[in-house]
Amino acid sequence: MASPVRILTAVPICDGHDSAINTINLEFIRHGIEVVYLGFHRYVGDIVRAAIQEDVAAIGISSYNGGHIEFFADVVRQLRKCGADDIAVFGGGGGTISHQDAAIMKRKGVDQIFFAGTSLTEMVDYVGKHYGKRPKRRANSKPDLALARQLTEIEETYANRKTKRALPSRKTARKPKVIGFTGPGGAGKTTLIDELVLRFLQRNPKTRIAILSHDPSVIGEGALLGDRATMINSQDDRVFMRSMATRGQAGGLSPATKSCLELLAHSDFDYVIIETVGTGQEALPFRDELVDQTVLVMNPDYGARLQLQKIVMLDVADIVVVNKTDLERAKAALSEIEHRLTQNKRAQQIVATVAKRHRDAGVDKLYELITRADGEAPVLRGNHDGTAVSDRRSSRRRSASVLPAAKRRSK
Ligand code: B12
Ligand SMILES: Nc1nc2c(ncn2[C@@H]2O[C@H](COP(=O)(O)OP(=O)(O)OP(=O)(O)O)[C@@H](O)[C@H]2O)c(=O)[nH]1
Ligand SMILES: [Mg+2]
Repeated sequence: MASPVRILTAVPICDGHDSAINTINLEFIRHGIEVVYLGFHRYVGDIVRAAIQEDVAAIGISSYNGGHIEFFADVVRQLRKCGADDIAVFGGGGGTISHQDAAIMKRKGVDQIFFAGTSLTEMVDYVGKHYGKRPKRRANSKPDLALARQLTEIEETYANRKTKRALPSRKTARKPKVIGFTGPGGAGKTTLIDELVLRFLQRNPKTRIAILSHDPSVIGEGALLGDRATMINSQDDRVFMRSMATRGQAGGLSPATKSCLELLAHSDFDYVIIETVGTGQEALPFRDELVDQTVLVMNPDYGARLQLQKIVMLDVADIVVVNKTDLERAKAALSEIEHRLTQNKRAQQIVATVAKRHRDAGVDKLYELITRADGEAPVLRGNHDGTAVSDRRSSRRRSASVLPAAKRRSK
C-alpha cells in the first residue's frame, strides 16, 4: 500500500478567520491525507523548518489578514534557500486574495491559490494529483533534509510491508538519551515536552534534541498530526521534530517508530524524546527497550481511586507526572497516585506540574530528574518488565514533590 500524501498547513496570523483551515484540514484527513498542522501565528522560518523536518510534499497556507503576496513569496524563497524547492506552496484566503494577487504570487513561485467558491473536492483532488509523487532529493542535501527523507523512507518501507532496510552507518560523537512520554489524551504531554525543551535549549547552548511525536491513524487513512500546533519553544533550529501517524498500530506508537528511533539515535542528538498518542489503561508502549527513561503524564481527572489500579503504566513508569495541578482535583489525585505507587516498591518518582505555566517549579524538577540521571547517577532506569530498580541517589537532597513515592509515604 502506498504511503499517504503528507502536507503541512499553517496560518500566518489568525484574525478570527479560522473556520477555513479547520474545514480544509478535516476534509484532507477524510480523504487519506496526513496533515501536519502547525497552527496560528507562525513565522515564515518556522513554517519552512517544520515542512523540511516533516518531509511534506507541500505547504498549505490559509491567509485572511492581508500581506499574502509577500508572505507566500517569502516561504517559497526560504524553501529555495534551504534546498527544499521540491516542497510546493499553495493555499487560499477566501475573498481576501484577488485573481491579480494570485497571478503575482504564482510568478513568485507559489504553486496554486484557491478562491472562494472552489469546492473542497476540487482541492482534495488537486492535492492527490499534484503532491502524491515526491521528486527525488539531491544526495548532497543538508543534514535536516537528508534525515527527514530517510525517516520517510523508513515509514514507506513499513507501509509497503517490505523488509526493513539496513540503516546507513553513521559515525556520531554522542549517544543520545531517549526519553519516552506517554499518558492519556490531553494530559499535557506536548505542552510539558515543549516546556522541557525550553530548559534544554536555555541551559546548554549546544544541546540538540529530536522529538518523535505520535498521533493516531488507521491504515490507509489520513491523520491530523497536531502536536506541532502546541509547540512554541520547540520551533528552533536545534530541535528536529517529526510527527508520525500510528498507521493502524495499537498501543501508542507506529510500526516504524523503532527503526526511526534507531536512526535518530545515530544522528547527533543529545536527547531523543518520544511522545505516544493518548493512551488507555492497558498501554505499555515502551516495552522493547526503546527508551532509557519513561515518563507517564497523568491528568488529575482519571476517575476514582479504583481506576488507578487498572493503569498498567503506573507499574513501570520511571517518573509519574501529575500535570494540571492547577485544577481543583489535583491535591486528591497526587495523594491517590502517590499511594498507588508505593504498592510497586520501586524507586519511582512523582512530580507535580503545571505545564501550561511558564517557569513552573514542577517542570524544573522534572528537568532535573531527567538530566541528573545522565551524568551523576544512573537512577530511574526502570526495567520495563516492572521489576524493582534501586535508587542510588539516596544521599542527594530532594524537594518534597520529587521524592520517590515509597519514601514520601513513610514520612
Ligand atoms: C465567515 C467569515 C467571517 C467569520 C469568520 C468565522 C471563523 N471562525 O472563521 C467572522 C464573522 C468572524 C468574520 C470576521 C471578519 N471578517 Co470575515 N469573512 C467570512 C467569510 C464570509 C467566509 C470565510 C470562510 O471561512 N469561508 C469558508 C472557507 C472554506 O471558504 P473561503 O473563505 O471562500 O476560502 C476558499 C479558498 O480560499 C480556500 N482556502 C482558504 N484557506 C485555505 C487554505 C488552504 C491550505 C487551502 C488549500 C485552501 C484555502 O478554501 C475555500 C474554498 O472554497 C468571508 C468571505 C470570503 N469568502 O472570504 C469574509 C471575509 C474574509 N471577511 C472579511 C472581513 C472584512 C471581516 C472583518 C474585518 C469584518 C469586520 N469589519 O469586523 C472581521 C475580521 C475578523 C476579526 N478580527 O474580527 C472580508 C475581508 C476583506 C478583505 N479583502 O480583506 C471578507 C472577504 C468578506 C468581504 N467580502 O468583505 N468573517
Ligand atoms: N489547566 C491546565 N491545562 C493544561 C496544562 N498543561 C496543558 N494543558 C492544556 O491541556 C490541553 C492538552 O494539552 P496537550 O499538551 O496537547 O496534551 P497531550 O497530552 O499532548 O494531548 P494528546 O497529544 O492529544 O494526547 C491543552 O489545551 C493545554 O493547554 C496544565 O498544567 N494545566
Ligand atoms: Mg500531544
